[in-house]
Amino acid sequence: MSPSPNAVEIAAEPYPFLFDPAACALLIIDMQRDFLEPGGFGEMLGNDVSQLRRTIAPNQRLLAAWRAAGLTVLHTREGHRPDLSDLPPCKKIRGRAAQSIGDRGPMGRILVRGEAGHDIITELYPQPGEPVIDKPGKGAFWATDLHAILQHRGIRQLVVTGVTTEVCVNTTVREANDRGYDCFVPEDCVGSYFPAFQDYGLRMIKAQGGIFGWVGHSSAVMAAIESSTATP
Ligand code: TIU
Repeated sequence: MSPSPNAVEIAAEPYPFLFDPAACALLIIDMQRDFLEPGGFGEMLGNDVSQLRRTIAPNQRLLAAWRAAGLTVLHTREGHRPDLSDLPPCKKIRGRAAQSIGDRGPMGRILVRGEAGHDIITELYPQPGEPVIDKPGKGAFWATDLHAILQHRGIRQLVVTGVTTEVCVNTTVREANDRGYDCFVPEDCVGSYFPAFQDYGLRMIKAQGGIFGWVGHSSAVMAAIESSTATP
């Protein structure tokens, strides 16, 4: 498919990304209280939530620019039905933690839909009209209607942000790649509890000529939005 006349080149690795705003959605992965807030499930497992919290401000700025331009925004949440009927038994017992998914945690039942900890942080709370994809897995395409929603809107590109870089962001980018989407990942808007995984999670996306997509910075995306929506 030929790029639209409104497409703009964005600095990226391994080479510039041809950003087509009308065909590009912002997909914010799992910015949920249980992963990001002190006292949540992530911290309870011994993780350093500050590694994820540094992504909040850049995501706020990117989301504000996206909304101001009237472009498509979607949010995802990882979690399960209250009866846990969609929770694979292996996911329930993996990790041998004292408390696991479905148990009562610091912010309600852990990763259960409708519980406080499962919801999106207030700083990035979805606005009416922005689809929220509830996903039972790490990838946002598996067992969800994400692909159908994107197809109906003519979306062919994704800017993927959120947490964590090597788990839900990487899984989603790989799923998107196999379904024919081009993915751009702004490195300042994705986070991992582990600095080494942040580094390698991004390297794995852009290696081998961009085998899964492009990696860059949110400032380049915001500049491109401004230039493509500026009235001459
Ligand atoms: N959203 C997401 O990445 N879920 C995880 O479980 N991530 C971890 O890094 N554990």
